[in-house]
Amino acid sequence: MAHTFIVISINSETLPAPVYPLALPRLADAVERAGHTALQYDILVRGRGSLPQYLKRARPDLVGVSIRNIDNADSDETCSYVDAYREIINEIRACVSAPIVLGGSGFSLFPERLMSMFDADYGVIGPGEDAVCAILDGLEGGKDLSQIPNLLAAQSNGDSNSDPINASDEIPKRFVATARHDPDIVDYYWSSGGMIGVQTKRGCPKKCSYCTYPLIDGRVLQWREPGEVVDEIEKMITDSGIRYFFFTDSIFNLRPDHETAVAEEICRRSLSLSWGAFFAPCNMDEKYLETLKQSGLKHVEFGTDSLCDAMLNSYEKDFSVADVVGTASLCARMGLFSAHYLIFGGPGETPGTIRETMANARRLERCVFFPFAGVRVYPGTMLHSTALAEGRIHEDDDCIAPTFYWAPGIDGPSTWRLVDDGRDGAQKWIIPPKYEALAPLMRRMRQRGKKGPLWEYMIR
Ligand code: B12
Ligand code: SF4
Repeated sequence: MAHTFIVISINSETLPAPVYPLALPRLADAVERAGHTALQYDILVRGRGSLPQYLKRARPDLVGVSIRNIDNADSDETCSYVDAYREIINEIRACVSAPIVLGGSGFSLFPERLMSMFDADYGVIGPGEDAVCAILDGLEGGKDLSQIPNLLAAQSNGDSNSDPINASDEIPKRFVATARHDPDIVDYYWSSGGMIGVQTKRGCPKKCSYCTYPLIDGRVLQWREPGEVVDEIEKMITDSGIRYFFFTDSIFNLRPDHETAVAEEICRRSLSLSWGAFFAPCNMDEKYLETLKQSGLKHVEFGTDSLCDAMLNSYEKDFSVADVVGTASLCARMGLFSAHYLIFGGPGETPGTIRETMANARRLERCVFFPFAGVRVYPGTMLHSTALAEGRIHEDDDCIAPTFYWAPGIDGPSTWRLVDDGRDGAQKWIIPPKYEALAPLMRRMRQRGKKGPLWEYMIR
């Protein structure tokens, strides 16, 4: 029997930019393909106030709530969204009797805790397409959902059965992901955020100590057929005039043959677009970057973390400062805009290691820096085990309230003092408290039709 599913994005964060909720079209398409009806609601686009009426009119059989962010991961201007989410979910429950299923990257980091906090019927860890279809198919009752991977059900005390998300012994494989984009939602993010996300791969096999991405997308790299990725891009260009994309992969440069094939397919179809992605600052040569550039690569966001080898080792990164300097100079020579995300305060950080990072930062050209002070601690990461072993957090602490690791003697003010002292006036350092201050300027630039990440304009 066909059912109606509504998936709601409850993310109201607009900094550093409003981010297109890519989960919505993905879940909607999977559900429609399975013979059900899917509706997408985004509270940033349609407003929170209209949601009750919308739900009453639509009379869904299942309501999905997409929880992308838990907090802003910023120790300076810490903002947790959990209380606001609870209110919205209570409002949803007050207007419909349909079961509620939770999912999303934020949810996947704290699944059991959020299931109970929000009193949800179901929760899905990781990609949700198959699980949502299984719940819909099982709504008549009598279907055994206990074999659905990574599905939590309230009745089963929050235990999920298997855990393929974290399996590391699987072989990398292809996955199929189609999307049914809602033109109103796409238009909103295209005009307010200047980019639309597309996923080409998911999962990351690397083991950086603080990182949650393998917990969300899996440790096994999975990829989409290049033609399928480019079909999605081409359709968005034709249907909505989108010209700037962000590849949302955990890191883009993990499988050069695949990345090159996506770029070549864009070129083969003569599509005119710009794009950016997260990259690791290593293992790239001129030929590879030239192919990507021809397909529209314009901006490169590096998960650099530190410019001190001791700290890169501490975070278990698989590159060195020399790799970063070489890659950054290659990008500068090739006319690509780069941003480096840095984190200060992890295990082993001292004033000396911060000074070393600042000194090495002067060696990088044509780039901006996004520094963060304090390392957000998430359950399931190696950093979490370190913080527990060092007695910085307690076993009972679920870490859902923003929790940061600080090396002894390092805190926010001391970090920012060292950053201030060490930075080169010619370089652009965008520290998180600046986001708010830059917001009006960014809005004006968007109104004037500027696309892409606006930091590009700071290094022109
Ligand atoms: C790309 C990315 C960005 C880019 C986005 C660019 C763009 N234009 O799209 C940028 C750099 C701008 C960004 C910014 C931020 N980000 Co970010 N980002 C990501 C990243 C790497 C991928 C997100 C994504 O699009 N995935 C692809 C889509 C298809 O997957 P998905 O949304 O997870 O959906 C799937 C499943 O989750 C599930 N699902 C989703 N919803 C639902 C709903 C139901 C009902 C079900 C059943 C299943 C389900 O099924 C979906 C389809 O398979 C994630 C990490 C990760 N690997 O997930 C962090 C992540 C989401 N970001 C995070 C954060 C914190 C932020 C910022 C707050 C950082 C900051 N201070 O600036 C901002 C917030 C921006 C905003 N306005 O919301 C955190 C959130 C955790 C937390 N602490 O709350 C994450 C998880 C990274 C981390 N630190 O762990 N981000
Ligand atoms: S920081 Fe990047 S490379 Fe390291 S595990 Fe996370 S996604 Fe993978």
